[in-house]
Amino acid sequence: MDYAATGQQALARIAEAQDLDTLEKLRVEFLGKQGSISALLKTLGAMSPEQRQDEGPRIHALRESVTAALGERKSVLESAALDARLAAETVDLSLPAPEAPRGTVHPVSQVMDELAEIFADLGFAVASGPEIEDDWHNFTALNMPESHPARAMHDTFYFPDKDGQGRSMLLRTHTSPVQIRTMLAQGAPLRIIAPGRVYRSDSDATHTPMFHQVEGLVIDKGIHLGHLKWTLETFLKAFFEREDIVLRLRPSYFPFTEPSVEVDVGFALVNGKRVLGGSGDAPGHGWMELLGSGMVNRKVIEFGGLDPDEWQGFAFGIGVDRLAMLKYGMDDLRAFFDGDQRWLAHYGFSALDVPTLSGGVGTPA
Ligand code: 2NL
Repeated sequence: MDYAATGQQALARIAEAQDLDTLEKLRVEFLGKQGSISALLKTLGAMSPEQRQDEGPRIHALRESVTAALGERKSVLESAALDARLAAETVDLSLPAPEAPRGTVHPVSQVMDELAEIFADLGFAVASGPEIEDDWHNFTALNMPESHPARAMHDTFYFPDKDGQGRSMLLRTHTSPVQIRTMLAQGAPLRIIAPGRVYRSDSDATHTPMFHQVEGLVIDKGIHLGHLKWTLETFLKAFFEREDIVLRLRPSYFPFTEPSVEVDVGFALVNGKRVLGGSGDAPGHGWMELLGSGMVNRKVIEFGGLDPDEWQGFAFGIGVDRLAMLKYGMDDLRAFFDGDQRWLAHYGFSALDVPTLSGGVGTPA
């Protein structure tokens, strides 16, 4: 049989195929299970050995030339298809990019950054320490011995087991243990703030079991209450961005300070809202309790490894969540820790607007 005509016809049709679909149909038509060339191959089985020796090589040559032609045409059509796609799918670089979702800074983080910035300017370093403490660093070193009633006042979360030295383990109830650790590690003189999470077993509209505190500690020679008052006044003026912040110091009691002073700030009632500024004694004004402080108790200086006849100091403690509420007008403490995206979208701060003294520690109006 003459296979040349069959071959030429097949090669011509392959050369004419304009797309990959058509080419695939041709492959099935010639080489598929029911294909015409496959059928020719099957006829070999029924031939005599002599005929098979004559026809076999020619049928196989036919199949090989068709297979090769299909392969070549396929790569031509594939690169043509790619060229067409590249020409069609151009990217318009002038189109605006879709806006990427942007996170916000939590008000508590924002306020802690503001505090660090203001106190850094006054020469304070930021100190940190463990949230899981032992009762020596959290209580004993702060002049709150085993039986001290203030230990009970702190509503402490205790762990069931003691540490290797037989000390009870607990979640720190204030950041004071950080300051004890820093005194022991660095000695004096010292100017630090210790911001961070603290824990007390207390939960209602104005108390959450976890809240944030910043404590400050200055240890140096000849430190007195005047340094304390100036430092707090300077800090509060910078934080609330008002020059007319007026402080009132009242006698108080903390086991770790002697004397101890409660610090009130004057406010005015504006449309029924408290706005800090001015003397609390002026008509229509009042005093708001803002923080506790005092001169560091001699015993605490000793527990910090220093000689209280040589070194004196002052210390203070403030609730960070409360500061954030006062500055940014948020009225429900519990919303701080709900993780509600809508609240964060409303009160959150831009990650790009980092507080600086030159640029302002507040946020743009
Ligand atoms: C408050 C009162 C206060 C301190 C914290 C302190 C720390 C050391 C030594 C002495 Cl290491 N004192 N901290 C002092 C006075 C008051 O916090 O009502 N905070 C919310």
